[in-house]
Amino acid sequence: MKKRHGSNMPIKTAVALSVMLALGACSSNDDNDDNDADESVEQPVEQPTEQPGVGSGQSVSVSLDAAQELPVPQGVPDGATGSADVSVDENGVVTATLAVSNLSGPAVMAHIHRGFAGATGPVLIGLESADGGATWAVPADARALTADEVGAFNRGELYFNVHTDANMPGEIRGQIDAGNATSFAVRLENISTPETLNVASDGSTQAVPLSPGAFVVHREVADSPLLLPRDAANAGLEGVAEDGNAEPYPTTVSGATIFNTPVGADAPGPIGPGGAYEFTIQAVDGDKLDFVTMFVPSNDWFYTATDADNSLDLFVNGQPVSGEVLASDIAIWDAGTEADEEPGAGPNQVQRQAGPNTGDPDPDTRVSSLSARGQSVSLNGPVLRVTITPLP
Ligand SMILES: [Ca+2]
Ligand SMILES: [Ca+2]
Ligand SMILES: [Ca+2]
Repeated sequence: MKKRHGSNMPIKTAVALSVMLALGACSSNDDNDDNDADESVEQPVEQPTEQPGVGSGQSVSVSLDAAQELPVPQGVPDGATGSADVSVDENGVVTATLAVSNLSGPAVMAHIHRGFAGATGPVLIGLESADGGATWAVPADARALTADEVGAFNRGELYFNVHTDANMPGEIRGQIDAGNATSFAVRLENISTPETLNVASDGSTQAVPLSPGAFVVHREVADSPLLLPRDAANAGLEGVAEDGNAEPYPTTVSGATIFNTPVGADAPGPIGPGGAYEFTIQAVDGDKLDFVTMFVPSNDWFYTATDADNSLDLFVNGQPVSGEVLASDIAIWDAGTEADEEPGAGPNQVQRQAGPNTGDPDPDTRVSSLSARGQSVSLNGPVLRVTITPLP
């Protein structure tokens, strides 16, 4: 549906950045395909699977207002408000009541969506009204939430959204936050330099820009939803890995949320050396985080978490993690959607290609790490630093 901030222009800015990169200085070679940063904090261990709040039928009170709504609604009367109570049972069955008042006109639709505060996301459950829009409830035939969606409920990732004719995207909104979750600030920082990437064909070096991307908080045990299916990349991953375009992700992968605006910028774009993306998430014990961001001087490479489930644990032994993520937990992967050319020099790479989604098909369509493909890239140092900080 809608997205987190602004919209589609990662490519143009990546192209602009390439002009700057062409000035990159020379230096010598040293093969590694990994971030050899030091550091870090907690090591992932086994995760518990029980979910706080699930099955307790805990009822959550929710206040709806225009201030939470995205995009900003127009012509909303002062005092437009809503209140709701919602609970989820052990089978994922949702019970909810919602009352609204002082809107610009009758409420014409109301839904429960998935998305963190400050982001928008898809409808999970449509509500029904028996009194012309003043009150709403979950219909008797509504589907139950999946286990993954119950996880989203527990971490505060669901919200009510009420639509009017004047504000079809939504006039008032209310985040469903049971207060069970820990908030974390996540920072993805570009620590490459103009000497980081070796381009062997002409002996030059370049920085490694990183692109807008997507993240997901989940509690799957097997794999990151961002990378599924693993035998042929989903459209969101293809967009990020080839063109730095995360726009397709939210409609491709449930819970995928875009990050695209660099810290200190007012529009979406890639990050070069010193640049960073930041976003805030909420999580409960057992939740994990994954992200993807393009290794820009490539045809279809991206950074992602690279342990057994391609996710970063957010809790260890019940405690929130804090600090820099181990470099060994992050790696460069190949989306398997475009044949690889020399990093930093290929004519079908985003900084030089004629248009998005341009290049030969990849002979190996697996979504897999460079090392699993027997590939590597010549880097003189680390590119990406990820820091996870619990918020008070
Ligand atoms: Ca490839
Ligand atoms: Ca493609
Ligand atoms: Ca391409």
